[in-house]
Amino acid sequence: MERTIASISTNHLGAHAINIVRISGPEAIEIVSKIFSNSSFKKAASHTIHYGYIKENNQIIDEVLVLLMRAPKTYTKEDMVEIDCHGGYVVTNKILELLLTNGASLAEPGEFTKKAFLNGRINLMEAESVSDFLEAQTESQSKMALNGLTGKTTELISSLREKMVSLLSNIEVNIDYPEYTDELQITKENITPVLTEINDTLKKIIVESQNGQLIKNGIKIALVGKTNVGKSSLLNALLEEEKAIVTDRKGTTRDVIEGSIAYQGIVFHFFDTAGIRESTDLVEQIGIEKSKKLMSEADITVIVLNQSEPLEKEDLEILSTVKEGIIFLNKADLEKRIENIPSNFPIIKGSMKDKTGLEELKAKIIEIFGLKDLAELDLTYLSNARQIALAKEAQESIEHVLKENEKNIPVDILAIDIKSAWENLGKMIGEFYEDELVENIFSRFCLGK
Ligand SMILES: Nc1nc2c(ncn2[C@@H]2O[C@H](COP(=O)(O)OP(=O)(O)OP(=O)(O)O)[C@@H](O)[C@H]2O)c(=O)[nH]1
Ligand SMILES: [Mg+2]
Repeated sequence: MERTIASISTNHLGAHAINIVRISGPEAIEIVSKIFSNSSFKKAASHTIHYGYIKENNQIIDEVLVLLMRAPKTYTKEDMVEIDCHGGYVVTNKILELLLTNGASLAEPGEFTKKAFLNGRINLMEAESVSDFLEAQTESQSKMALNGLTGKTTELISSLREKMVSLLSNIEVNIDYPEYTDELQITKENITPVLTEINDTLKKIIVESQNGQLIKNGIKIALVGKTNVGKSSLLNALLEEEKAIVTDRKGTTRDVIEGSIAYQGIVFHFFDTAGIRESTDLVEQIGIEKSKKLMSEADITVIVLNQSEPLEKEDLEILSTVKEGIIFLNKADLEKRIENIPSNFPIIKGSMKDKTGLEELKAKIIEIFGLKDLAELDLTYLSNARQIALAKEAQESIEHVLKENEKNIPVDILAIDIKSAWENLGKMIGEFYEDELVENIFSRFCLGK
């Protein structure tokens, strides 16, 4: 028999006007009716709201509204009840406790959504989007998750799978029933356009998904440079907060200091680092190692130079190590003494004294990652690494088939790789799944969802 599960669905730490306790499963209505004063509740029609008291041994615990939703038109496709009670830790927990003592089991994180998935209400991709949606911090993150949630991404993947299936079944018929001559004969010539189209669509999805990852996870930006050029001043100005210590002494920053802002729907994570120079100080040396490591891990590096001084050995060393960067010429309020910067990176000029160059720097980052006019973008992206990896595998199989096809390999051999691509796309939306994968995905959810 299915478990009947209960949980508090609102974040109940601290006082709120209303909290919601929800329960789902075959016993849901029976269990609630044991602790609810309203006698018409148990027999009432689906999707109705009922007023009354939650009681324990005739003692009133809270005055509540109870939402009754009968299977199958519910989130989990099971009988579900939601109790709107008054906020506050004690009352909400007491109601949950009463549900548990009357026969419900405490829900695990994500168990409601897991039931929705296992009962066929949503597919795996939609389920993953639920957790992305709940965690979204910017409008574009939530828009992206919503596309996954409403099945837009699934539709696209499903349409690719349909094309593959019709190709595969056609190949199968050709082999098994060679006498069916009115059936389309799959040949090298007619396989190519279909697979090329699938390949191109997959490639496009993969590239756009990498942008999607930036929308979801934010852009990691390292601020690096020689000592005293104004990295910490730049961090503080970008964050509009005095987060890092700024002094006129060289080697002020020792550890990595992090701060985030949202800009045009994208989260920027800035990392201020120790200024790079030859140092005999052990703590500073460790800081400098960290700066170098960050440069390699960041999505982009902002090389800060002091434009009021000629270039020095350290500046040149940094310029030659960075692979993807922007140069920020700081201290523009002072007379210019820098010249001949050996780099093709875009250059932004500014002053932390006058707070200039900040908008230009942020806009440049957006431009470099192709995230301009985000509001107009379609955002039909794959929202996580698992989905992207499967899409890549599928795309590689299709590309392989296209190459083999050129070499006149028989279509029935090609069918093996087409089938593997079709299966991988199936795994993306949960048409094929393994229990372990399901456990892993749902364990990342919050309670009550
Ligand atoms: N005139 C002028 N001074 C600046 C500007 N930006 C920073 N400074 C000064 O330069 C000095 C060093 O600034 P920081 O921000 O600490 O430099 P840093 O690169 O973080 O230095 P380290 O942490 O030692 O590597 C401080 O005295 C700042 O006030 C600027 O745009 N113009
Ligand atoms: Mg500093």
